[in-house]
Amino acid sequence: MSKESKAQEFQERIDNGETIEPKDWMPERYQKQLIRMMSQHAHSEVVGMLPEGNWITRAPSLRRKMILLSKVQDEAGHGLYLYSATETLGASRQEVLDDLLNGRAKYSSIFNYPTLSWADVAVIGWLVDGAAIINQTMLARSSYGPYSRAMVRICKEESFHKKQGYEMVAQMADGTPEQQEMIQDAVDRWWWPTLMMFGPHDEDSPNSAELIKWGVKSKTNDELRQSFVDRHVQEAHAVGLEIPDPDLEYNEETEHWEFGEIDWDEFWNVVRGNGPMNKERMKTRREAHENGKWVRKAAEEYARKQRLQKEKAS
Ligand code: FAQ
Repeated sequence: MSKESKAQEFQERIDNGETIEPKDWMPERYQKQLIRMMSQHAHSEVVGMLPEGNWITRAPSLRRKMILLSKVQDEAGHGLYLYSATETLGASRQEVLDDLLNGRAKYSSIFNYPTLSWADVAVIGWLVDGAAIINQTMLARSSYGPYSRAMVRICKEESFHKKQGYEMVAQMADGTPEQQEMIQDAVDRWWWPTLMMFGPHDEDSPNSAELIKWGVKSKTNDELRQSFVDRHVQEAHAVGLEIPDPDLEYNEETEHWEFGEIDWDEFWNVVRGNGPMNKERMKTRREAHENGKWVRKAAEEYARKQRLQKEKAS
């Protein structure tokens, strides 16, 4: 069968809603796009442990500490499922990790902002996990089997993350004047960076059209961002919090909240490595990788010994 016929058959499978599995034929470009997106996603989960991890030792109660520990561990797990899913496309873990550590790979812009107070932990759970769920519920229906299956489980865990975040946000918004001020300040600092998580406007998004054609994404960056705004503005107002956007206005006709323009210079600056915490985040990841060398070495040695024993026994 010619490459063109294979590509046509592949597109028909996608259009019929079939799932593509690792051993199936796929266009090279589909494979490359998935490796790019899934490895960036895995890196985001792992780097995403750092802003909240920063507060584990300073959690205000044992209950909050247990929840936060569990949440941060979940993010590590998400990174591992996603690295494994990326391996099914032929990209080795070593390769994709090297790309991250050498600064060649991207990860989500949101994790390059500092967590200045405990209220940031609440707001990350509510807004950042809230944004992740909206994006990832769509990806749970993506055409690539290992990615969509990983997303189903990840979304369940992210739902718990969002609930614990919103519960804390609501408590602080109903708390002392100092707590109310802290939580509003955190919302003011995280709102716009969270809107940036969805990526550039559709007309400036070079990858969207191809990803939609191949059923990896089924909604555009702007469509997902609008769903996020519609849901989270209501949730903010329900607990008496303000959204830091003077242009925010409900449109009765479209039944959507209209919002102001994102500062795209800030977004691209962060993506290019010049955000407030980019250097710090990469330094921490490189140190963690270096400090974990002996663990990887021990695991390799253990696997080698197991192999030898099996060979002897057979
Ligand atoms: N940050 O053409 P598009 C989480 C890049 S996980 C940095 O629109 P696409 C869980 C983009 O890569 C959060 N770079 O790209 C958690 C591309 O560059 P490239 C991560 C960004 O792929 C919660 C260029 O701009 N989620 O939060 C960003 O169609 C709490 C042009 O963009 C995922 O990764 C950005 N925000 O759409 C963990 C989900 N946006 O590669 C801890 C999977 C865009 O061509 C605590 N990924 N860029 O050089 C996706 O859904 C998509 O890849 C998008 C971007 C929506 C991120």
